[in-house]
Amino acid sequence: MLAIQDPFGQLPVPASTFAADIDPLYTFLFATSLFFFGLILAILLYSIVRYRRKHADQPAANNTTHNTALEVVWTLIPTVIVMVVFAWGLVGNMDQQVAPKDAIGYTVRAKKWAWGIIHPGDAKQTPAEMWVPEGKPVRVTMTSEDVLHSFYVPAFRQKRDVVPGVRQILWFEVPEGQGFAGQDFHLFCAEYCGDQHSKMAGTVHVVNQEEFANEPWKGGLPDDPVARGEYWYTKAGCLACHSLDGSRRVGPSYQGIWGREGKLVDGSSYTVDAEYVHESIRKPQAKIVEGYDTAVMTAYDETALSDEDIADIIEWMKTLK
Ligand code: HEC
Ligand SMILES: [Cu+2]
Repeated sequence: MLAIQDPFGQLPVPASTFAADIDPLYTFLFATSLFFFGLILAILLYSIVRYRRKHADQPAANNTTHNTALEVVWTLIPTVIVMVVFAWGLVGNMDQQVAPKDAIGYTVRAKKWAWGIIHPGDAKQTPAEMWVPEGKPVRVTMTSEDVLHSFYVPAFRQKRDVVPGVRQILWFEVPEGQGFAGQDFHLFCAEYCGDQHSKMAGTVHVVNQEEFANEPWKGGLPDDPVARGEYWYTKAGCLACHSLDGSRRVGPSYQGIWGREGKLVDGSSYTVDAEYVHESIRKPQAKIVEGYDTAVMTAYDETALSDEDIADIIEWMKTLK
């Protein structure tokens, strides 16, 4: 089955039911292109050799300007191929538009440069990691908090743009009993969304239904508040904009941040304390650091980071030299 689906070995593992639609169509497109590439190249090379001009004053052997039969044939064949591709693609596309009624619902929030996943029945975002069960359709409702992003899991043959101000929906199902439970797959942002776009990646963990019932996205956090703070820094996307080594990224570095004194764009000075950090995360626009007035940090609300999470970040910041 797999060999027929992907004889050229170009596609990622077919970890969703859509692979059965998409992979053969892809293979058809690739094989057709390969065939015509070979055919046209062969005719071209043959003609170059066979009909080449052997000496400078050789007259033209033939002055044909057109051939109706030939032209009809090379118009009809591509038209038929294109219509086949259209019909085939449309069937698969329609199927992808409407999620089954029993699909379990996720919410995904995209922002520069991190994914936030709200699992079914949960109220809080899990940064960059998504757990899905095998054998159950999954519906994902997506919103963007800033610019265009695109949710793309190649193994699921699913990709959809995440557009600010619009709810975008996609769905997929990981087939059951084919060994996908226990495997991890890449989640990418497939729409260039700024200079740290490449950092906007995540992981989709496929688990079996029993394991899924245990809500594996909960817990797993370190016991130590400082370690938790570092976890949020890495996973919630702060690291894309804030370095630890003093170098300037989109935002100020965290090097020696705790207790640091600085200036705001309005000329007033500030000291980094718990209140300031809390406000900087909840309402980044309230106080803009001097020199950073053109850069934008999107606010993190309670679904993204709770007050406890911010307290962890503060504990971790206190340890930064
Ligand atoms: C898209 C880039 C971006 C991301 C992601 C981001 N920030 Fe920021 N951050 C900025 C910019 C730009 C500033 C400076 C402008 C301002 O004060 O709002 C800033 C300022 C700050 C400040 C004040 C720094 C200082 O030196 O005064 C803190 C604290 C902060 N961010 C914390 C966070 C935390 C915690 C996260 C992750 C949960 C985060 N930021 C994610 C861009 C970002
Ligand atoms: Cu993006």
